[in-house]
Formats: sequence, C-alpha cells, structure tokens
Amino acid sequence: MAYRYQYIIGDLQGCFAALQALKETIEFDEQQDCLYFAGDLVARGEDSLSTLREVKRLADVGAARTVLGNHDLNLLAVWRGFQKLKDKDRTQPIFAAPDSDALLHWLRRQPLLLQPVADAIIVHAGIPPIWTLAQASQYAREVEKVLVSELDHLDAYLGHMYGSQPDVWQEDLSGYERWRTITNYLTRMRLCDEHGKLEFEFKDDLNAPMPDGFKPWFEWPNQLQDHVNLFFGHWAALQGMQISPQVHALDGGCVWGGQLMAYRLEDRQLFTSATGCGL
Ligand SMILES: [Mn+2]
Repeated sequence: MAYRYQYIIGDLQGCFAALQALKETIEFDEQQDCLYFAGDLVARGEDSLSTLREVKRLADVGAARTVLGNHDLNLLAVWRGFQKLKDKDRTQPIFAAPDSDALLHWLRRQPLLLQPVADAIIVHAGIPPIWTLAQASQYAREVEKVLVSELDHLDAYLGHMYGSQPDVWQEDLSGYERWRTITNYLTRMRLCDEHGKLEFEFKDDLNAPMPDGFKPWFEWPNQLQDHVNLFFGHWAALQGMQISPQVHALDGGCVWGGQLMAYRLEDRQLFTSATGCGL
C-alpha cells in the first residue's frame, strides 16, 4: 500500500509514554502512515508490555514494522529459559501477561534488516564495512529463518546466541558460530577494526578514547551504494546524530533522559518526542 508518511523511529526501550507523545507530535494516522522501528522495543523504560502490545497492534493493521535489537533477542532468550531476567530490564510483566505467548511468537517473526523503500535500510546496530548490502540482507535472512523455525531450532540458536567469539566475519563460518557472529554484527556492533573485527566494550560517545585500531563501524569506508540511506539505533551516546549524508543514528537515548526520534522519509524531517521516558 502507499503510505502518506513513513517514519523511522529509534530505540523505544519500553518508553510507552514517549511513544504515545511522539505519535501526537507527528500527528500519526494509522490509516495512512507507517512507523518503522530500529529495534530494542523493550527493556529499561516504564512500560515494556504496553510498548510491545502497541507495536504489535500497529503491525497487525499494517501501520508498523520493526527490526530486532539485542534487547528483543534477550527477551526471547529469557522467555525460552536461556537467560535470567535482569531486574533493571523491567520486562517481567510481559511474561505474566495473558497475551505473553502471542507477543513473543510475534516478536520472533520480526526481521533483523528492513528495507522499507528502495533507498532506505534499517538495522539495529549497523552493517559492518566488510559487507555489501546484498551480503547483509542474505545473512540477516539466514538468522531470521532460524528464529521462525520450530521451537527446538529456536532454542538451539538462543542457547548459543551469547558470546563474543568469533569476533570477525569469515564466509566459511557455519551453524551457531555463523548465526552468533551475524547477530553480533547486526544487533551489538559499535566499534570494529578495518577487517571488521568487533570490539564489545566501548559504549561511549565519539570523543572518548577508543582501543587502538578500532573505530565506529560507520567511519570505515563502506560498501553501500551512495544512494542508500542507512538507519540504526542501539548507540544512545550518539544522541541521534546524523553521521553522514547517508548514515543516520536514531537512538535519542529516551530512556537515559533524552527523547525518542523519528525521521520522516518523505521529506527528511526529524521529529523528537515532547516527553522523555515516563520513569
Ligand atoms: Mn541495543
């Protein structure tokens, strides 16, 4: 369908009040508009359950789509018993809700990479400089296939999802190691070296000292075509800055005292929520 306006929105993190406020700011009309979320729908904000329900409700009527972030995958890992629930994640109400299973089965069917229009790509963390867009799409599909498969396959993936090794891509990786590495690139990456080797500790802003040889993934020459716009969340310390004409950070750090951000594809306008996190 043809939408009136399409918006890409950074990490919600369970900030339900801010999501509702942002929808008012942009005069969102679910009959005509569409919201694309950059992942991390849930975790530290005041109401992850209502946030997840609202995104699913909008998706069910064709007015929203999302990619998965590391916190969304963590939610699935807790659900399936592979991770303990962290108190700071505030996601317990999701597991206690009567519609818990419907929400979580819906969540696992969401992609890791979205291309809402020909020249726009959304991923949670980024695309490493060593991958073309075609590679990134193909690798994302490989993991998505596992996420939607039978529960024992899903469980095997989630049970092997955590870990920081291998820390660099090799085309001949297979099975769990391959899926873990793809997942780490698309949902956890901030710094890498020129060969795409990942660094997992750095979470600061761009002025902070970085380990030798490592830079933000988007500062290396990439293999994306010039007309492609890449949108990502995950890195709250960037405060939603525009990195370059084609790379856009959209996590406004709402849950850390910032705001939700929405980028309107039709006219490249940026909007911020009038209120921050309701905590
Ligand atoms: Mn994240």
